[in-house]
Amino acid sequence: MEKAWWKEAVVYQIYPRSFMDSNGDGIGDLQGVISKLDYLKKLGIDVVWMSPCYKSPNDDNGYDISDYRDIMDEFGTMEDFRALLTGIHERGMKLIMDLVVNHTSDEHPWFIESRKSKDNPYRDYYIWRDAKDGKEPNNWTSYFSGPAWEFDKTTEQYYLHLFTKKQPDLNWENEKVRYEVYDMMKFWLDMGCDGFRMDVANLYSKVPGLPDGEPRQGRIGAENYQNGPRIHEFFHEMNREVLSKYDIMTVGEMSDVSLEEALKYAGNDKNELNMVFQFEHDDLDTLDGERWAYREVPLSELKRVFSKWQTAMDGRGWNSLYWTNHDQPRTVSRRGNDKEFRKESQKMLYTMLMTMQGTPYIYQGEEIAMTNVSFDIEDYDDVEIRNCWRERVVNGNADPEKLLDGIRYRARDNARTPMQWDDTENAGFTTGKPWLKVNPNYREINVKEALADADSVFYYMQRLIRMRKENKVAVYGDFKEYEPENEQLYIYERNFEGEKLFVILNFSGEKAKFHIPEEWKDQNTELLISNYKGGALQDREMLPYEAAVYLKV
Ligand code: ISL
Ligand code: CA
Repeated sequence: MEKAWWKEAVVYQIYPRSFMDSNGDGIGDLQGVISKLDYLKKLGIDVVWMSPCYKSPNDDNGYDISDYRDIMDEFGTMEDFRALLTGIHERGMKLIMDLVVNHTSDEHPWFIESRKSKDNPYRDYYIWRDAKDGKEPNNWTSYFSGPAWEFDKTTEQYYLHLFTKKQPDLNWENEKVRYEVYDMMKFWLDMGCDGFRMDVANLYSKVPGLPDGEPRQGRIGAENYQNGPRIHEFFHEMNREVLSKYDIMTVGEMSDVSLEEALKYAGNDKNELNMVFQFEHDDLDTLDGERWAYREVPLSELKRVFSKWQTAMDGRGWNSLYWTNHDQPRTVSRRGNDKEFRKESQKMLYTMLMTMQGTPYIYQGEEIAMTNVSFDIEDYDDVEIRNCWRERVVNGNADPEKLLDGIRYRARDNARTPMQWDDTENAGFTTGKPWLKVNPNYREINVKEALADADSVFYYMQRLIRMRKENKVAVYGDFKEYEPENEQLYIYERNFEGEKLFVILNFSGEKAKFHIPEEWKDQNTELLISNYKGGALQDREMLPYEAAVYLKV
């Protein structure tokens, strides 16, 4: 197994809009992040991933970029950014940027030019087509409701937008576009940034001719742009032109990526990316492909997904490990118990993440086990929700109660409520009016409380990170599972260069009987970490959400 710093790193994702507001306008900003760098260092993380902080009209909170080489007005200036980068480096940490290049904002100068005329030099930077039978050029739908095409009066053609109509898709078939992107990447890397998280990285290449698609998971057209025909060629080119020239880390965000496909993007010696974010475990709780319908997932199903990726990637590629991000609900609400076992279950869940092979990602607020919110519909800000509500309830006949229930379960805004720093008004996030409501539970759940409690999730997370650093088997070890059909316990061992770890995780709120496997019966072991008092490795009853990690000595 080849070692690498990005394999051993623990990443912390910041959603800048919701992290810390330094000037009272209710919006998080770069000076806010700078003021919390010592806090991140204390947690023990190695890499900060910043969700987009580039200039943007914020139709999709920065995932619609109007200038790739400048900072969003609300977040600060380029000078602030340089100070942030320096502050991170001074503390021995690294910074990776969000690279959003499947699309730009419609306010990007390229698009402003592109829409002016059919013979504009930038016309071919985007994907323009004539109407078909007086309608959209094909039947593809957008991720955020409605058709994936918008008619533009000036030239009487449609442009493609897989996301909102303010996020026109770039035309990756055009070599000029690709080299503009590569130049821009070098701009940030030459400044000292340490890599990229690449937004919807498997959508750049569209099937030529843009044929009609089949309905799949609530959308139409995906088979014509997910892992498209030229995608690996594009990543090879990007790797050759940019990535291979720097000592950086890269992770491609890829919804609907199979294991086989992931191995092409992130396989050893494939010369594309270091790793991908796959969504298989995230998709398990959707019902019949309907995003807002959900179901209970039996533990055996969840384990099957994780175990499959652990086993198949071993020695062939590298995994990313995450429970949530700015697009997913809060971990403890979705997979643990956000009431009586909030702390115990969150600790258990992150014990899993920190004892698997791959690079773990912690999303802001997870270290204090922040929870989902239950807003009224008008309090949601996300364009995904606003569009969907308009389409289905205002202009359609969907049952509002039912849709709201689904939204409360899965809304991206669950993860985007302001970071809860203390128990003062607005959780210490801002002195003004926060852009999105603070979760009302901030008086109990906040950083100040966590730092004052030796038994907090924060300090447990800190210990987990340290444990991972001190035991390379946690990073590089291979994976062997016991009792895959057990619906309460996840039990596995890891092996690396003579070191052995044994992990028991109780995913249930009830006690669970653990039977020690034959192979481990007469071994000397030491308890490395547990969210309870723990006990020797032997047949015993595991407590609700108990986690225990043993090292063979
Ligand atoms: O949220 C999702 C599923 O949980 C996805 O549909 C998500 O929209 C998709 O994974 C793409 O996400 C990324 O690109 C979007 C942006 O809105 C998301 O915030 C970003 O992470 C468009 O840039
Ligand atoms: Ca601010």
